[in-house]
Amino acid sequence: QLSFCLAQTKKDYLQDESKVENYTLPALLRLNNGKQVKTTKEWENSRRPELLKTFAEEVYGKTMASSAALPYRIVSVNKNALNGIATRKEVQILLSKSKGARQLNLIIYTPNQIKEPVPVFLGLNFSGNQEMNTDTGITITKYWTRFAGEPGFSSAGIANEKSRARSEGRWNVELILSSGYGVATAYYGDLQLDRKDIYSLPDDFNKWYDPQKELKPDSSQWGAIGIWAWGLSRALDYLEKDPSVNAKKVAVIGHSRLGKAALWAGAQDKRFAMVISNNSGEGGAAITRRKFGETIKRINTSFPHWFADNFKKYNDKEASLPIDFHELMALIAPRPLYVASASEDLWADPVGEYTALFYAGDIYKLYGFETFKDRNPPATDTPVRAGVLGYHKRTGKHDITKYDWEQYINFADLYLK
Ligand code: GTR
Repeated sequence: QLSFCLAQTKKDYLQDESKVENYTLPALLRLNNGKQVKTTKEWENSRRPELLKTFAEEVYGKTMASSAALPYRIVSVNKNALNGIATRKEVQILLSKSKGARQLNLIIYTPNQIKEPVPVFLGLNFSGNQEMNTDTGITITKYWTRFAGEPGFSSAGIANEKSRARSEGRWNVELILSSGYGVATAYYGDLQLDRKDIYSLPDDFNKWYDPQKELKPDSSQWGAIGIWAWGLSRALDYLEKDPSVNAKKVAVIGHSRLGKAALWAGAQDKRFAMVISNNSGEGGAAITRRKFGETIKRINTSFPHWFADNFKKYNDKEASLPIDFHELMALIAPRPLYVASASEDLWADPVGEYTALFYAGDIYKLYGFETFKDRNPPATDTPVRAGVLGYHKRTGKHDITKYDWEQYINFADLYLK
């Protein structure tokens, strides 16, 4: 019985390198009409828009909301936060004009020791802004979270005082500030709750954003990742208005599902100066044709609300998907891009993540940058860099740790300072 279970699990999880079959990636630098892309101009004018459209229609869904900057309100400013090392601001961005519209509650810390506008790391968080540290000035999110019954959350998933600083190790706010950066975050659930039944709830973005013409579900309508990515751009709109921030130097960052959102945000919005994917895996940094770890079918089954419905056409049919995820990362070129994996995070497929970055290199080459020479990922805990691409595989589990942040800061020091 037990051996049967283990065998099932292994098969299910596709974690045997020797069983990975060969695959052929769609050609990054070939237009849908077969013509080869030879210049960055052809890339910018033809191939890039073509890929963006395919990712929107077949993977994440089309962006359904306006990209105009939104009204915001500064809720509080504390110039003496974290024992005086930082200024903390809470800002509410009103996500639409309709009654009952939600706000994106953004928190920004900037280092007091620096007088000019600072570069900033911007990323969404999983459990509310209060997760980042013990600062009691941070408003606790009032929305549902996935952490029902865990310390700091009611049985209905509502956060309380005890949830403060629960993800302190994932943010490392003081390290970021002392390195000369600001950090900004918002709860991803302000935008769209991360639950399968979201479309039956009044909380659904598509219902409250514009009730007059409730965004009709269609097979290429965006899923939650698209909404989160849109929210990152709206946060950047605000950062452009904040005099303590250098909005031309904003790195968008995310872990796991939020790493998928960071990549999609960075792909669509060229204002992000740098993109960082931490363990984003399937539907993010990993090559999906490499059948290892999570698959399209698995992700669409567990999280049917993340992608466009069209993405479900590719369950067990990866080879028929017109794109693969090296092409998502290529959309970020020529901007600096960092991908990180973790040695025990086989579900996210570290080899697949590196491979996608490796092949995204073809467009960086066209822009004149150096790219990785080695097709195989580097040894664990050995960060590597080529041109404006960076990668590491950290020892340990699916997570974002101080070690990861240290590498991101070292990398950002090269381009954002
Ligand atoms: C997993 C999911 C992954 C990844 C992860 C996370 O359950 O299968 O794709 O997104 O969650 O967000 O932590």
